[in-house]
Amino acid sequence: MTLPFLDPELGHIQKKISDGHRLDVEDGLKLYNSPDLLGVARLAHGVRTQRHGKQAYYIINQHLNYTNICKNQCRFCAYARKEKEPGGFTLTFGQIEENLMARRHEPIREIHIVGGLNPALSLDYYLKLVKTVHKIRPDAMIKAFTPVEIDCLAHEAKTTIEDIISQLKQAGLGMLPGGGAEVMSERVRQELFPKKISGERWLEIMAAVHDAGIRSNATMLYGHIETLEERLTHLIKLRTLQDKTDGFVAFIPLSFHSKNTKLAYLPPTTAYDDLKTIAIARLLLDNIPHIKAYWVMIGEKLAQIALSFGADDLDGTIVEEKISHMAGATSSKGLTRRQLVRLIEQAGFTAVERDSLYQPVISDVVI
Ligand code: V47
Ligand code: SF4
Repeated sequence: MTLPFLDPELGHIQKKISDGHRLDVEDGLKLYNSPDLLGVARLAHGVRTQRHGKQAYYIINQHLNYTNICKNQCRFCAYARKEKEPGGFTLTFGQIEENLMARRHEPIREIHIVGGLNPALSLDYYLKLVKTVHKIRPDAMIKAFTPVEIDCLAHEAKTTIEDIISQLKQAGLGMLPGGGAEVMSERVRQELFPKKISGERWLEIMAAVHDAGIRSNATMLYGHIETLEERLTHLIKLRTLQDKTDGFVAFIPLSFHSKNTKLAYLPPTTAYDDLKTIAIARLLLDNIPHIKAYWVMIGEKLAQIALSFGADDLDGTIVEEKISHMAGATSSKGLTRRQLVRLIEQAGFTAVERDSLYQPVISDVVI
């Protein structure tokens, strides 16, 4: 016997799911507006459990931010600097090697590389960057560059995105991270990131990446000036592309951090909104296998609870993350494998160490 929901709307949504119907923006609004947080969790947890059972994933990974000089100047970004502005940096290949060598004894499976749009960097820099990382970490997945960087490279090198993707792939690029789309709304883009590529262009580039046999993640930046409808439309746009390409591996909601940005007057997202957003993503994105509770943004403790709200992954050890910490994130700089496993196991799940494509891996090095 299944217990009824406090909110009868959730019973209707449960029936829709069990009858194999897809949820739409209207259902998403009912979920967001429902006073029954635990009822929404129950729905999302049911879907998550059907897909992944008790398993909850983590990865041993490293972030590499190669430059923070960026010509886009998005209003929500605390990371970027203008050319010649104090605090700007661009890593030399020597520094890149040093960063990677500092963690050479760890069984790192993935190097996550993103940076700003620095007009001083040519395609040669990007190709050498990927080759340098590949040389030092031949077994790790190089998950690098968002469609924003790919678009910029194609313009600068006066070539097609297909050509850029192919050259990067040849150099060792294995996957793309999910950033850059923010929230796919032209209204929000005009207000917050008018110089960045449009949502349509982001989707077009992701489609080309997937067509080239490279998989990617997808994200959504929420908790700034977007409406709930805009969030839900963003999710549906991702779902529509996924129907065509099946190239997205994981979806990661990114809660906006306003410190040191032009939107510093905005309050942080609440735990309620973070958990609802994760659960609703799980329910609407019926064709994306994994939902990540990115502990860096929402904190380790809430990420642990999110495993019972539809998420099945905590991301990884990271060690040094700049984008959200420069915007005031108070989470740790990095977590050890032991800490990640403890978070997962104490929440009643089975911890599974994975690679970037969610294949389980076993490594016996203690970190
Ligand atoms: O696109 C920028 C976001 C993204 C802020 O694919 C901010 O596994 C919050 O995409 N507050 C880059 N967010 C990070 C990203 C990512 C992170 C973790 C895992 C993966 C993955 C991808 O960071 C940007 C933007 O949406 N961002 N500024 C800020 N102030
Ligand atoms: Fe540049 Fe990315 Fe920051 Fe926008 S979010 S200013 S594109 S680094």
